[in-house]
This record gives sequence, C-alpha cells and structure tokens, in this order.
Amino acid sequence: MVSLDQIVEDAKRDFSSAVDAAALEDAKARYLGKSGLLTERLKALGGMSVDERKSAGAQINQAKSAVEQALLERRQSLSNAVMLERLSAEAIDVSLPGRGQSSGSLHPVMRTWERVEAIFHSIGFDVADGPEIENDWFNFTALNSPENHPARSMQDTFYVDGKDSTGKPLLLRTHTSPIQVRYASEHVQRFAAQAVMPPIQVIAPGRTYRVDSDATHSPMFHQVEGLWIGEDVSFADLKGVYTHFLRTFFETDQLQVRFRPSYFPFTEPSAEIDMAFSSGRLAGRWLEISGAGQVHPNVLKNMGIDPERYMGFAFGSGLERLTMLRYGIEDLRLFFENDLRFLAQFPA
Ligand code: 2U9
Repeated sequence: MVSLDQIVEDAKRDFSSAVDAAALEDAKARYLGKSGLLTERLKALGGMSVDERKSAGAQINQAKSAVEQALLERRQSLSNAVMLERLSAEAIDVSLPGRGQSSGSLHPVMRTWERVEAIFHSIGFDVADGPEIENDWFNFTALNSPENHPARSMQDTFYVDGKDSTGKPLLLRTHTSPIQVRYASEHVQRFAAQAVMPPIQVIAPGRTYRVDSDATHSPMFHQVEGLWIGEDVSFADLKGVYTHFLRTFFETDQLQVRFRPSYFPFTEPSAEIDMAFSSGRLAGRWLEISGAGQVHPNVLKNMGIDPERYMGFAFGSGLERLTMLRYGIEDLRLFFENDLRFLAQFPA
C-alpha cells in the first residue's frame, strides 16, 4: 500500500503542476474528494481496533493537513499569477497626456438665431414660439394660400398621420408664419375690449420643413419671420426696420438694400429684399436675403383684425442663409453633418 508520505508527496507534485484553478480542483478531488485517496484511508479507520485507529487516524489527519496546506498555497500562487497577468495586460501609461475636456459651443445657425432675437428685441419686437406640427388652417388657409396651391401638395409638404380636432390634416409647418397667426389671434382676443388695439410687433424664429433636399435646400431648415401691425405701419417702416437689422447683423453701415416686386399669397404688395456689401469678399454683388410685403387684407381678417383700420408688414428670412453670408460658408449641407472640424471653427 502506498505510504502516507508518498501520498502527500504525490499531492504536492500534482498541485504544483496544475496550471489553473480548474486543474487544481481536479487534483484536489483525487486526494480529498468523496473517494479521494485520503478520504478512503479515513473510511478504512472504521474497520480497525481502537488502538490502531488512534495512531493511524492521527497520521492520516497529519497527512491530510499537509495536503490541505499545499492546496491553499497553490491556490494562492495561482490567483497571484492571474492578478499579475491582469495587471500587466491592463497597465496604464501614467505619463501619457490626458484627453482633456474640450468645451462645446453653439451651432452657427443657433448663434444667428440668438443674434437675430437680440437685435429685434432691442427695437421692441417680442419673440414668439409655436408648434412644429401644425394644422391646415394656421399653416395655409389663414395665410391666404389657395386650396390648390402647389405648396399644399404631398410633394412639397410633409403630412403626418392623424387629423386635428376638426378632421383637417396635420403637417410639419412649412414656414414660421403660423406662429404669428397664433400670436396675432391671441393678441386680438386679449385686447378685444379696448378702443385701440396696441401694435403687434413680433418675430417668429424656428425650425421649418419642406420636401426638398440638395446643395441649397434641406428638408429641415430655420426661418425667422417678423410681423408689425398697427394703425399706420407702412412699407417705409419695413425698409427702415429691415435695413437696421441687416446693418446691425452684419456689423457694417456700408450695406445697401433694395426691394424688387414679388408675389406671396400672404402679402400684397410683396417684395424680395436684396442686399449688397460695399467692401469685402462679396462687395458689389446683390444677394437675395429675404422676402417681405404688406400683410394681405384677407390674412388680417383671418386673424380677427379689421383691414380698414390696421395695416402692417411681414418679412421672412432663412437663418441658414444669413449664417452663410455672415461667415462665408458655401455649402448648406455643412450645417447638418455635425462634422466637428467644421463646428469647431465657431468657438463659444
Ligand atoms: C403673417 C403674414 C405674413 C411672412 C413672409 C416671406 C415674405 C418670405 C421666405 C424667405 C426665405 C421663406 O425661408 S425662406 O425661403 N419668406 O419670402 N415671408 S413675407 O409673411 C407673413 C407671415 C405671417 C401673419
């Protein structure tokens, strides 16, 4: 029969040659498991006399302790090895420079948005907001857009599933004009009891949507529209206000403005506004910058305003267009690609 010393020696050797925790547990089972060598020896004690059992039992327990001790040591050294391996695999080079915290900044179109608000606010205009999902009335009908106008077709406007409470279609607003229709209608209600309605002076910046996508058109773009209605608000006021806006926005008085006749359903007469810088990269070139006009009597009526008594003007500009001219950006798509190499050129 194999001696206890031999068993201890064999166990130590097996434990040492176990390459990982699983192999070590297998080796342990051979000596200390249910039918392990030492367990069998302990079971055999039952068939011995009292004296024999005493001395053999002590020897077996001694051997068992030695094996358990060897097992513990091997376990410890295997786990140390695993830890060392992980530490070296996951080593960090503390001498590498950190990634740093770069600070973000406003998107150039948002800068324009804030700038436009500040300029108009400084000359007495309120700033209004409204829903991007609109209904037929606020987006088209109230604005004197005929039922068969191409802008109302599926090809030009994004319609969304569902109808409003009157069963009319819902759509993504194609301009920010509905904001002003809502604003003006509420204004009329608020001052209904007064002899004279205070003037409406508001701008409506916001996201707008059209079925259009190429180098100069994006399906989502930003507009700012303005509306000023009172008892004697004229085309001359429009020209004065808009010229002041452009000169402040572009930070130069060396800027000319001209009006060309045009057509919009919601204004009559209507005009395109062009501007030209007197110096710099774009000097002398007439650039289309906005549309504008005197608010159509039908539109005034639709907002609850008496066209015999009140009159005024409206204008509309693209915020992307204003931004491109201010910073010399050539391609509209740069605004929507979120390329940090482009955006980082507009630090806070
Ligand atoms: C109300 C009445 C009239 C807003 C106006 C324009 C002319 C115009 C374009 C400019 C560039 C849209 O972004 S763009 O393509 N807009 O030319 N917008 S007058 O007229 C209104 C608005 C609200 C109640």
